[in-house]
Amino acid sequence: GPCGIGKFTATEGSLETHSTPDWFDDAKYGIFIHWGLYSAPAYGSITPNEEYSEWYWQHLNNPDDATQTFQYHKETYGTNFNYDDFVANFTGKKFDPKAWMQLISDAGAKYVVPVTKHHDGFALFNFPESISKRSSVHMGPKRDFIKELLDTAKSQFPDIHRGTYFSMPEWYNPAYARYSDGGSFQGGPPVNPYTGEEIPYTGYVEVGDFVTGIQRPQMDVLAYEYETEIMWCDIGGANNSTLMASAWLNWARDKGRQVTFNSRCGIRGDYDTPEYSSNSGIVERKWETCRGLDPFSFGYNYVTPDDGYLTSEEIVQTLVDIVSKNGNFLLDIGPKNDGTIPQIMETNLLGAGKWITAHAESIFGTRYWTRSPGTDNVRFTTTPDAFYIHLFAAPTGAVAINFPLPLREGDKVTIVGGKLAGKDASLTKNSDGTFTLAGSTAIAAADQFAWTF
Ligand code: FUL
Repeated sequence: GPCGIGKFTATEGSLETHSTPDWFDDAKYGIFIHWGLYSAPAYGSITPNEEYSEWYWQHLNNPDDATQTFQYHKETYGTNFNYDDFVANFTGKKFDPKAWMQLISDAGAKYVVPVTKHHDGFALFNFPESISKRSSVHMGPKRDFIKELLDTAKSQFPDIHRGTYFSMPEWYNPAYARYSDGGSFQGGPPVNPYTGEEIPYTGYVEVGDFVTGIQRPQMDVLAYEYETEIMWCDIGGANNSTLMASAWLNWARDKGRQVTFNSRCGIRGDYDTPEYSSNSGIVERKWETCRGLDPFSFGYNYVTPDDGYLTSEEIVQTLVDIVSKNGNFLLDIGPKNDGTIPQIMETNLLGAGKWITAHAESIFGTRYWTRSPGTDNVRFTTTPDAFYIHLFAAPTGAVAINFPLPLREGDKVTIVGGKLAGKDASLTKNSDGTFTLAGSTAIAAADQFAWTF
């Protein structure tokens, strides 16, 4: 259905009448992709505050928390090697958009959100050179990786929705200096951290105001030319978002398209974005947890050992937990510099994908059960004609479910997926209103990450 009423005006009040479209509430599971210049060093120190590898440049320059990265860079690249010199390393030689999209599809995900420009300001999409040349299109590999990916998605994976991550500020853009937040987002020009010397901000074009000269035009390109369905802003700060979003939402309406924007565009947005965390209970305003497969980085961090990544089982259980509370799960992969996806990420995504595909009816298009998400090892999801019970531990016999479920004794209960898909289980109502789900050793033997009835 429509996700807002009437024409939007450039006020926060008007924009707050917009909400996430049904397709977003149905889609549940997206894949986030952090790939950019930071994928060249692919390093984040496992010390507090330096784990996000996509923050490499900031860690390198921030004397308060950058000791490890500062040392590492000196030893690995030398003191004359500036961050922008990674442009030469960032070739994307093995970038294969079809392979990325196939993996995302096999992972069971329903939307994709690639980073189009992170805080380093180096974009992977195209815009007029008159506003900036700081992009893989205008320098380095001279390729529009975002267009290649989104076009592949659109033509060959039409069931997968297409979003775009966009950093509102840029750490070292000279034009951002007047909007400095006094913290990480100070604006430029950048300096060499070893010598203190000012260094060029590669590809910079003098356009006057950062917001109206660079940020807004780039967002408009993503909205109207790349036709993004999710404007996944980051950081907020100085912005033109009431104007940008109202014009865009009206345009989308006129085209019969349903689009959404998150809570980080500097205005409230359609949904909240907890990061590396989830809500402990149901939250009625739509939300989406984002995190990496990496224990604490979105960009690829070569330091992370294989057994540090989220396992297939953890992916499945995190997804089910989030969905039971009205959330979506945006799970991030960090491709390597050459464009290949680390094997361990692929393996774990595919393992989860098998379960997700086999249990799709209990995830996609469901809604949370208004009474409770469940607790401990039990979670619930619903559709108008089904009620799903997910168990995170293998049932070795009868399972007591200590909730008054919206079910009657005698209701048909079947196992959703796995080796025993379609087999009946039995539910008995106890005198206190709770239920007992009669499992069996056969159920327990099924190879599962969660047992769904
Ligand atoms: C954060 C960023 O600073 C991280 O690097 C990452 O992009 C995450 C999704 O959002 O605010």
